[in-house]
Amino acid sequence: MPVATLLPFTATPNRKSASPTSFRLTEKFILLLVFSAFITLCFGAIFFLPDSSKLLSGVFFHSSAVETNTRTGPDSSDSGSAGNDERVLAKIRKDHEKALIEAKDTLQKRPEEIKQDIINEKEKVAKESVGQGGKDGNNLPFVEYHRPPGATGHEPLDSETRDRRAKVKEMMKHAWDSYRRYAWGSNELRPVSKQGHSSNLFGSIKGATIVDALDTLYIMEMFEDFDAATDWVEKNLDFSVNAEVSVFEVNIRFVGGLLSAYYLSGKEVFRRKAVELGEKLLPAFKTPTGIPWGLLNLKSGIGRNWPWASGGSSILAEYGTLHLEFMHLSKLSGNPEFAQKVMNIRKVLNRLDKPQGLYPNYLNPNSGQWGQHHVTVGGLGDSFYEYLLKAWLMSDRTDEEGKKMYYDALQAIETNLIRKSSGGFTYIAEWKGGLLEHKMGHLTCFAGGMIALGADGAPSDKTGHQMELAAEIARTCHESYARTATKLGPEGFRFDGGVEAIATRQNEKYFILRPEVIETYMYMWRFTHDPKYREWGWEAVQALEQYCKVEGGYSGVRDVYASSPSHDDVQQSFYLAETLKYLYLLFSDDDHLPLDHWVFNTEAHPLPVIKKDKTDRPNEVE
Ligand code: DMJ
Repeated sequence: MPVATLLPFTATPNRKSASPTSFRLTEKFILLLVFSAFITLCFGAIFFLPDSSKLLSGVFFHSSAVETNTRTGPDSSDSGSAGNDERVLAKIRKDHEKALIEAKDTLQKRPEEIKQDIINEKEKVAKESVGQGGKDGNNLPFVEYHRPPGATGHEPLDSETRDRRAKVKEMMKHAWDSYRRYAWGSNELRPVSKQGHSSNLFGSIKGATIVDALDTLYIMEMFEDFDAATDWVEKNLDFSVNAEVSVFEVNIRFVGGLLSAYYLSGKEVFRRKAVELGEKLLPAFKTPTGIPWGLLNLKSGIGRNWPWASGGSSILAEYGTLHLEFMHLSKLSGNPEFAQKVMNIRKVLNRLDKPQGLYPNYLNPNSGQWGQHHVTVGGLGDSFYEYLLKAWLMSDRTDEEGKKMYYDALQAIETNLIRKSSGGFTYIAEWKGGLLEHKMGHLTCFAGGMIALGADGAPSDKTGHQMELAAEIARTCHESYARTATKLGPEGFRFDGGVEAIATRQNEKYFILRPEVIETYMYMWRFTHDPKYREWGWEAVQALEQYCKVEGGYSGVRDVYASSPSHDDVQQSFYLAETLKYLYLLFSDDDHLPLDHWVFNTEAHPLPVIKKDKTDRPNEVE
């Protein structure tokens, strides 16, 4: 500011105006003193008072630093503001350039890469939400649902297959409607006496048929029935029971059924219930070795083994048939305990010596030693082998341990148990301490399908051989049906005493609507497309209609060799879960539950392959 403009304010008000030269020396001196004090005060104010412009802008305009710096107008012409604005403009320019480069990069990416980026981003968000305690009401982490391909199918092109498939659906409708009418909420139906039936395998858990049938209803597109079943599960399925259950049966039917229903429909209630039940089964593993008990009280968590099992042993087909479900339980719950428990079972088995490379059916959970040396690929052993192979397939072929255990076991079975009858039928015998019993169970007939399923993963020089073996077993099992009066197969059949593929004992002549032979037809059809498998399946449909169908559903028969067999009055839940499902798939195209995306648990509940490259998320990669 010019100094002269200050002078009037420093002049004495009552004095007449006079020239500065007329001031006396003292007056001049005082004037100079006042003037220099004023100058000093002004400098002090500039250096020591707070920045008033900032204070004012803060109080009156609430402007941010950036707004202040980027505003245009007269004040911005001072040099400090100009410097700030320059920096801000430079930053904006840089941000824009960065965004342009990113956009260019994105446009240059292939669609799959963009989709993968989206998947990764979503996963990050999902993980963050878990990290922040993003749990649902039941303490389950958020899991994004992706329906695997082929959950439902379409009509086959040729009319005969279409009609046969429709016939199977009609059978399902009769079985389901009858259960609904006469036994709703019970575990199973007594179709002759038209009432509910409860097996002690499930303690006092109810609704086995409902849970076992859920996925069959879904894949047959019986959605109204599926919804009624879902509603029942939501409102009535209760695991807080003070009762002893079979860990194996509850796992394969209830946990497996709920998991499949979840993966097919995406309904959270099924995931919740599956995990809840899985947690209730965990105390079964409280043994010195971690080999689980066969029986468990769901309330007390106290376990024990079947009293008839050799020396208090656990059963191979029971403790060895938890793997698929438990791996999925860990995936869906975020709790690694399920997977750890089943991986430990393998550890125990791999430490043990195996007679001739075979796995005996009995293992003591306390000592970790084999019980009686009894080896079967049928009852007591069967699904253990199935789960080794399927664990490898379900892991998208990454579970090398499961793979090795399966192919090694199959080799030992071939060497020690598989024989050919004098009439040319290949069968799988039973092994008791080194001696063979030339008998094959209906249950053993699943092995045709299993061996076919594993054939392409075998060392290349063995693939063809294994397919032939599978086909031979399918033929033998078909023969056990063909040689009866009803064209239904017996529970067990022999290759000794001059007979082939025929039951010789009264207690082996029954048929309880079991699926294993049809299961093998279904796999053989998928891998060979040989029409004879569909024909054999159709023979079974006709026999079921003729001998098992009653007004109140479908019943097992007591003697398959009798031309008018009596009924056992039980419609097994696995008839709806397995037998009818495999028949339906036999008459469906291969893209309905395709085998490279799904594996069936031992109760025919489809579980998705856990894809290593995350393409198990078809919604995102299609
Ligand atoms: C089913 O519950 C399962 O397939 C199990 O593995 C043994 N067999 C019955 C049906 O026969």
